[in-house]
Amino acid sequence: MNTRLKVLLATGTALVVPGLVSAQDPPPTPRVLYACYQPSAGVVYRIREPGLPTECRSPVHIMFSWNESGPPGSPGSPGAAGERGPAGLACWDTNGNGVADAAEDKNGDHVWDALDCAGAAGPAGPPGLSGRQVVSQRRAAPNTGNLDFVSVQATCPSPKVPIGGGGSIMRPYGDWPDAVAIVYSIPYNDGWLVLAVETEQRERDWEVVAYAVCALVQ
Ligand SMILES: [Ca+2]
Ligand SMILES: [Ca+2]
Ligand SMILES: [Ca+2]
Repeated sequence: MNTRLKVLLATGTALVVPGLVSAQDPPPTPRVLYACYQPSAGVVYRIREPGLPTECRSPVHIMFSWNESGPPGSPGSPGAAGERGPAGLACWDTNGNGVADAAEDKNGDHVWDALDCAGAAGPAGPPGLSGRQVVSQRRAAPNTGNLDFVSVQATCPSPKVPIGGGGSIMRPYGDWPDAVAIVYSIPYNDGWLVLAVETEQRERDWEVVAYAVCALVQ
């Protein structure tokens, strides 16, 4: 250890470690330290500290000073890029172990992908229709000298029920019937009911056909 360093240590100079100062703290006011150099002995000694002289012990000693901390250094260069992080977890990896476990192949296709990430089954939807079919039934009106009428019902095969229906008035050979009207065409029990009447007296053959649109309602 050289003589100059011995003197500095003997006077209790504190060592300042710049790295321990927070970047957010305001820069401290640098303290000025004073010392004297004795050329004949190659010795340096501190002054202007508590318990020490305020001036050099001899006019031939050379006083000098320095700041406790130097000016800020220039910014360092950017650091190297960090290492690539581990891969994220797949949505099917429900236990998060990074392994394609058999239980995580929800659809059983031996492929672990987004298709295995479906949530739980939702609630059942509203009842739907199936087995739609149209059934019909015809009935001839009596041919009398009165205002004749006739009703007929098309019945759905069980367990189907009517979801719609209608009726028509027919004459043999396809003629248009006149003076005959449908009074009602309505759902009735498990089918569709149609009633037609002569609005004026006629003596001719005519008939009514009822149609029921049937379906299974679940
Ligand atoms: Ca897993
Ligand atoms: Ca799968
Ligand atoms: Ca008649």
